[in-house]
Amino acid sequence: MNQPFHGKTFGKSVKRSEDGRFLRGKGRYVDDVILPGQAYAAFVRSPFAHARIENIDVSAALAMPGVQRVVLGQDMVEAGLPPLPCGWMIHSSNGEPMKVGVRRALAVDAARYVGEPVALVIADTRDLARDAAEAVQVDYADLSIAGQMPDALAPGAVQIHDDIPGNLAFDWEIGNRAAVDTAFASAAVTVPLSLENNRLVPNAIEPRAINAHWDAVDEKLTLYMTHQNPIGIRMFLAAHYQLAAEHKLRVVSPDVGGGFGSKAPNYPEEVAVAFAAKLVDRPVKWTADRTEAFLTDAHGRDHLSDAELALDAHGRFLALRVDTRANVGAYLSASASLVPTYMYATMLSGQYVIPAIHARVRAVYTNTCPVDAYRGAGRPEAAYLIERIVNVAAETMGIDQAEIRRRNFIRQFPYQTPVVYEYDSGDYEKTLDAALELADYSGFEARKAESADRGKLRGIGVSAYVEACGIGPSAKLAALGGGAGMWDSAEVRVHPAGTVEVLSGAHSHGQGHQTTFAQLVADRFGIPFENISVVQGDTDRIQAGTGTYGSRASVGMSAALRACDQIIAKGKLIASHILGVDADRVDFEDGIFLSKDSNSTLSFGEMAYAAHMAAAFPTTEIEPGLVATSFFDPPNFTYPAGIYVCEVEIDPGTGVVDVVSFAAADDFGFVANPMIVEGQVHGGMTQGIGQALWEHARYDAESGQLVTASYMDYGMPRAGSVPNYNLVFSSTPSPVNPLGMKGCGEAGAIGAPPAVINAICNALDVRHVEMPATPEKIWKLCAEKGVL
Ligand code: SMO
Repeated sequence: MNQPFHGKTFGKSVKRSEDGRFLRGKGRYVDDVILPGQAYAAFVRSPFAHARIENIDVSAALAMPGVQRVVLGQDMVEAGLPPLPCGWMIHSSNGEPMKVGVRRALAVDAARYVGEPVALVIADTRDLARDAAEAVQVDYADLSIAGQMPDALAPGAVQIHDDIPGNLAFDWEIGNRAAVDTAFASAAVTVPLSLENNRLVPNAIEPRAINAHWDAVDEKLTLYMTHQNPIGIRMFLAAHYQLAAEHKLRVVSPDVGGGFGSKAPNYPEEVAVAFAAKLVDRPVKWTADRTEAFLTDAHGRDHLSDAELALDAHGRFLALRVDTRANVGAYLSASASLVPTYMYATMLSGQYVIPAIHARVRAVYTNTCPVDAYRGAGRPEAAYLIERIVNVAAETMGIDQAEIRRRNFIRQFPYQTPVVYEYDSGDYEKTLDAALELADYSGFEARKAESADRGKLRGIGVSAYVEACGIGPSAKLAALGGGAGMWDSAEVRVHPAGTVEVLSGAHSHGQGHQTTFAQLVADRFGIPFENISVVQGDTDRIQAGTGTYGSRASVGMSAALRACDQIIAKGKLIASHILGVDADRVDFEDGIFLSKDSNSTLSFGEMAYAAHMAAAFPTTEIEPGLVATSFFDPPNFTYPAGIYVCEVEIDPGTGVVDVVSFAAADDFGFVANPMIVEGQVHGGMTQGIGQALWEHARYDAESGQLVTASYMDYGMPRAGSVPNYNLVFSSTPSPVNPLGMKGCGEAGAIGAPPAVINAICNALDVRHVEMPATPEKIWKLCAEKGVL
């Protein structure tokens, strides 16, 4: 590809144009949408983790004045609605396709996790709907549960789905087992490590919500819903459920208050509400409360892994073997088969040359909320595993934790790992040096001594992460089992006045696209930033796209750049007529078309006006109007990478871990808006520190109740509990898109957990501590080691 496009404002910390409305409380979210005749929905949810549904009596609920209807799973079955789909086919190593437990939008025969929707009540007000939901009498026969891993895999475990013995969705492998075994046989050192990646709750500020309206006159279904991929979900709702034909189905995702992956799946509640709206001929709205969010937003992570690293006598990596059990919950959610396979095991090479890798992944059903993508989706689990085992290896061999990484870095790009991916670009050693300098790595011993004087244990932890973003090309994904195209589209409409609308298939849920897409277009056209509006999230306005996840805005932005370039090419033709010169003698710079041979010029605005006043050029040669569309399918993923250095101070008397400093050097390729990117990294790091220190979605082993289902029990990070982050960008441009961008959205959540745990292990001089490293756990360790 050519040199990446850079501009005057693109690459600068332009203030976010969306923040005016957010700061004034004027954001427009789904719950703000109130339609004429609005009705409200509430769900009846299973209080049991595993129960047979014997009878549902709706008479008391229906007798309440203002209650419109109670919808049951059976109604949906009779209407011919299929079960929920799981999007990505994985085959077990014996060739069998994955086993998908039947999941209905409303449970029919049995409920399999606490909070599973069983019935839907529609009423005139939200409170009435909730009261009526409590009046629905469901007779359950409580069954025993398979609530945890690894118990759910044990012989004789309770079977969750009748047709899935052993609770195993798939038993998949990747890499070369024989090569790994050979390497282990000749290794100087082998380092085993077993670890858990704790289950998390996504906790978007805006809970899931939908407002569904069936217009019986136009026979059109309009769904306002908070989602990361409005165009994609429309396709599902039309093609899979046939709720309406695609051209008669409109999905609008207005402002979205955080997604982190949890607003990418197709959920039962949204299907049920859309279905119900067609029955009652009134718009139906449902907004989850926080308890529903805890119980039913797809959870993240939840792996148990046994790993082993083989090294030669110089600390060079020879081979890695991994055996992971991934908890998928009671049902396979939309991308639940993809996350622990092609988004996890394929990242196990990390930033290192590891000649042989083998990973086995078993996806395990349990009586818990389904697990799906959550900020990083598989890549944090991979980075945590490899970055922990590398530190244990360093400790075992007496090599400094930065040095062992330096010895093993990939130095040649592109680099084909033994597990699918071909990394496009990077300079890991340069990034390491930048991080170590920022962290004052060499000054650590002095700081440790100073902490010790105050009775505190100080530790330092390094982590290196790499992830696969951008997601493409479509053909490669199809070869791996994915059905969907992973391109994105943009349409650029230039008005006669020279103002511009950019319609993008990417979708912002807090990332600031309204600003960054406008920066790009302003620079490309040489027109004021204020003259551009960015339109996203409405399928009646956006032709096509595949949404935002996987830090992939580079794909939508590249489409926007290409559409701009089509406009400029056409503008040159128009300008050649007006300026009276050959088209190849017209340049375009800074918003001005100019003749290479004379002083004559035409501004972008004048050209836009002329494009709509067709007298300015022969319409036999050039069509009037100024609209361009581009579909961009990247030739490869992008591979953002970074090095994080965390310092903690531990109070052995209380077990409290204080993250005292956090330095990060990230290679995101070209950075469109450093302020916005820093904000995203801060958020990701805070989520990563949250996972390392406090967050844990815990189910009671006997009852299958989520015991951390509120902010009283689930430890969220707070602004006061994280340090001021020290960031530096250490960029190498990606060659796979015309902007040189790689993506930044997930980095912090991937790199932070191992950096924190490495620092804690360093401080306490222990081999491993499981996340979350709560004060109780740390205090006990301190007591055991006698440092109290
Ligand atoms: S977990 Mo992200 O929306 O790929």
